[in-house]
Amino acid sequence: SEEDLQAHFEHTIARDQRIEPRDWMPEAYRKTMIRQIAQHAHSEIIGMQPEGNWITRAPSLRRKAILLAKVQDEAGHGLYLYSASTTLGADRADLTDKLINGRQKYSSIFNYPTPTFADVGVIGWLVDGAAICNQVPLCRSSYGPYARAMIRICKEESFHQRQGYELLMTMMRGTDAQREMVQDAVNRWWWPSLMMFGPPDAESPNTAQSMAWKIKRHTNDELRQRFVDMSVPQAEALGVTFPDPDLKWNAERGHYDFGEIDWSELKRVISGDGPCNAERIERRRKAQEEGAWVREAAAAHAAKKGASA
Ligand code: FAQ
Repeated sequence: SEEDLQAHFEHTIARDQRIEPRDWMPEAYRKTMIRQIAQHAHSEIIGMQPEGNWITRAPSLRRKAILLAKVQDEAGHGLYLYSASTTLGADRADLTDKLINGRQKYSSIFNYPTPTFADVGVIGWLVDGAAICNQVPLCRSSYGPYARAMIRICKEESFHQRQGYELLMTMMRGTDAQREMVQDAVNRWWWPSLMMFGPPDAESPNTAQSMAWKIKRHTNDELRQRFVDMSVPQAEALGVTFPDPDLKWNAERGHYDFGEIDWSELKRVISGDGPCNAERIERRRKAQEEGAWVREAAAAHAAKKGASA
């Protein structure tokens, strides 16, 4: 009966075991999982654009090869995550459609511009750093295919973060102009990176239920604090500062205090009005349209092979 199925589901969650695609799950759980996985996949795909902007102008062959590999990894993560969403009954073409038509979200962070090459380094350090902070606990998420995808994705994200930090260390050993470029990029990305963790707990409609289902293992504010705590010593080692006069160690709490985040900015960017929202979606729409013939040819080929088998 429905009650037995519900009890079995609750029991699986309570014992920290995984929900698998063929298991019964509440419709709201399925819906939440599709929402989070789709948003995550969209973020990976849209996230290729800000850095992809620098592939043709990377300052050396080595930097170009690294950047190409990183952006390709992001495409891989996106496809991997779209596949995970199909195990819940979602349809990839439909999800892409919803992204392009603004009916599904992607991370706010990818709506900021990348005017200098230091942005590539800072995205690796701070944006991938925040992504790792958020995603390592998701390796223990209750939905099996998502949790397993996160293990592999986090390994690659760690490499991405290291490349960003190494790039910035190299620039910091360079000229004054290069050091200024790094500091300027840090100034622009710090606050948006903190916003990646989502609204504050008191204004996060999904956290309580997602924590109860063990989809999320920590709240938005917990992970944001963890990210601040790990980033401050890294900034010191690098020789840059964060643009926050209220950032200071609080011995009583055993954490860094930090200033008030401009939540109106996050709301604006999420609702489509960030610096690059229109450009990002337009580019994705164009790629989708220009790739239509490839999808049609692949489908025709598959149908032909299926017919002759
Ligand atoms: N941007 O109730 P909550 C990457 C939405 S890393 C846009 O707190 P939830 C790697 C939220 O969806 C980035 N929207 O929601 C990379 C919800 O809207 P909805 C991707 C945001 O789900 C690096 C509403 O606000 N990572 O791609 C944001 O419990 C470099 C209320 O929020 C993931 O997706 C935001 N920042 O917690 C790639 C990680 N924050 O759906 C390329 C997995 C919140 O109700 C280059 N996701 N919203 O209409 C998660 O951990 C969670 O979904 C959170 C949000 C923490 C993002």
